[in-house]
Amino acid sequence: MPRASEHFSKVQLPDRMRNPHERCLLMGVLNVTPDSFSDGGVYNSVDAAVLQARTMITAGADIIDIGGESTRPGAAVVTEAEEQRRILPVIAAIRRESVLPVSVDTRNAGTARLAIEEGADIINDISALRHDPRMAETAAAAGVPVILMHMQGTPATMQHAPRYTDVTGEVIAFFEERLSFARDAGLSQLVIDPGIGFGKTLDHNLQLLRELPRLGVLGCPVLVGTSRKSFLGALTGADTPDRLPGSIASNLHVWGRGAAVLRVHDVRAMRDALTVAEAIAGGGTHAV
Ligand code: HH2
Repeated sequence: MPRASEHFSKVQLPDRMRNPHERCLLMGVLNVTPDSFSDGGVYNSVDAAVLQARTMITAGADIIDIGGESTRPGAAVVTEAEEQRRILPVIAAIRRESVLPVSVDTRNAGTARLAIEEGADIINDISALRHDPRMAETAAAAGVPVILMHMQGTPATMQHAPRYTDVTGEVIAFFEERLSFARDAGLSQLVIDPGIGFGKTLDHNLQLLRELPRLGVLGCPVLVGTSRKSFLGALTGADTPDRLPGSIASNLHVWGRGAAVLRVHDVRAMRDALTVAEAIAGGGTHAV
């Protein structure tokens, strides 16, 4: 069976900041945790997780993002051993039946390395290579794409009192430094993510989403994760499971502003929404 990374390099993360007609990719979220804010405890066994991966693949996901540690504000820290116990069998099981690219949502180099050995193709590091000093060399040795996410503080502290004078400008400055660090470490396939909900107030999130095209100056594909997040609840009053309309609205907004990858829980609904939006725009189709 061909390595999924070959398929990933064929898929090529589109640079939609420069070319709005490039196809946008959907990353389906799979949290193998007891406590994730959105789906904690639901896919907490290998069988349940693989079933959900299959559902997302059938629904048209381009990437499956597998995480074993909740990073919701104030979430309990998980040991690396526990994180690995949760996700490695799931990655291996998905790899046995699909060549779809799999990303591993981890801040830990040891987990990233073992996940890649099991067949993961991409590292999704919410700390942007700051949490584990071995992460950059691990990613460089594996030669995989890396998603760098912006976060002010850590998951334990990030929502205490986030402060910026110009949130988008500060996120751009953060990435200028992080991209230069990553490139010095030998990484070349880099994706940036403004980190919606990570050390940001409602206004910070809204301003970042509004000003997303400013990130185009960095010359990297942009991933955005708004799905089911609490800022949607703050706007609509909806509880986590009822935030699909807000998730779709915010994802279509960033799609229209050039995001290359959308990280979503509800793949089927988002794919339908994208298909309609892309058909109206007359760009690349997203039909199943
Ligand atoms: N959001 C979450 C986790 N990982 N990775 C990236 N690149 N971007 C994001 O916006 C992002 C992320 C939080 O969402 P979720 O995985 O649903 O919840 P939890 O952290 O509680 O598992």
